[in-house]
Amino acid sequence: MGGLARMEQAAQAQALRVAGLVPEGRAPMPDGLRSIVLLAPDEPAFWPRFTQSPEYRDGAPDPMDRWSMRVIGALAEELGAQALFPFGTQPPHPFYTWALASGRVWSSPVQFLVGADAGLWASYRGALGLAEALAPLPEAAKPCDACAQPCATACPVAALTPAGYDLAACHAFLDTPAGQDCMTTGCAVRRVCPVSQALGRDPAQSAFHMRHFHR
Ligand code: B12
Repeated sequence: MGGLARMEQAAQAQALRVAGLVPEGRAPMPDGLRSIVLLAPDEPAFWPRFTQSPEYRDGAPDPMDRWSMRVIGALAEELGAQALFPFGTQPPHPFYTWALASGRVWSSPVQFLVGADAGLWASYRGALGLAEALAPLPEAAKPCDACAQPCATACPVAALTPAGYDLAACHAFLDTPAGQDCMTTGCAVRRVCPVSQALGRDPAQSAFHMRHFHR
């Protein structure tokens, strides 16, 4: 089995999905690396897998980051790769730039990443850095080009629009009764994307992230 196919299979066994590949030359990467394989939650398998993990159940802080370190760390060891995470380094690894360089994710009308598979639920648990040069994955078509772009006007308080992200207005809204819809089912902008709706992500997962984002 080829390098990427082996990685896809190993990732899927952990409820993760190969969401993109950054080939050498398209974006900066740590010294010694020539390809980066981006790993995203594989929906709908990811959430039940994560909630059964010791990290979710032990009550200690940052369970999902700790799950990612254990699971992606083991994958990296198995595959002879370097584990890279969107958290824990200063400056952070440039996951937003890597996502754009994969050719399967774009800047949406509201600037958040939009993925061919995940829509506005695009997010990463980590990546595998490889010393070998892998060929890029086939490019996908940007879904927004053929979309009415309901994301542009979905935020109830216009905190997230094509004009930018007013983080203070978002957090203030999340403290109100009307904001509980976003708190319990996920950001209204990210939810309204037709590609997001097809992903089958459990709203409980979105609520988990919102509690982390707005605490
Ligand atoms: C800091 C950060 C934030 C800060 C941003 C503060 C600020 N003003 O910078 C805050 C706390 C606001 C934030 C919020 C969220 N974030 Co955030 N965040 C990050 C983080 C950890 C670091 C970004 C960074 O500085 N990178 C370092 C620079 C050097 O590299 P870079 O990322 O390539 O830099 C580019 C981007 O920063 C981009 N950029 C600059 N300004 C903005 C503004 C926006 C709105 C966006 C989308 C991009 C962007 O331009 C840079 C050059 O290309 C990244 C993870 C990572 N390691 O990248 C996640 C990351 C970007 N966030 C992510 C997510 C999912 C979220 C949330 C949706 C979390 C949630 N609720 O679940 C929220 C958004 C709230 C919502 N409405 O739901 C995802 C993807 C986002 C996406 N889909 O576009 C990432 C990649 C993390 C992940 N694990 O997948 N985040």
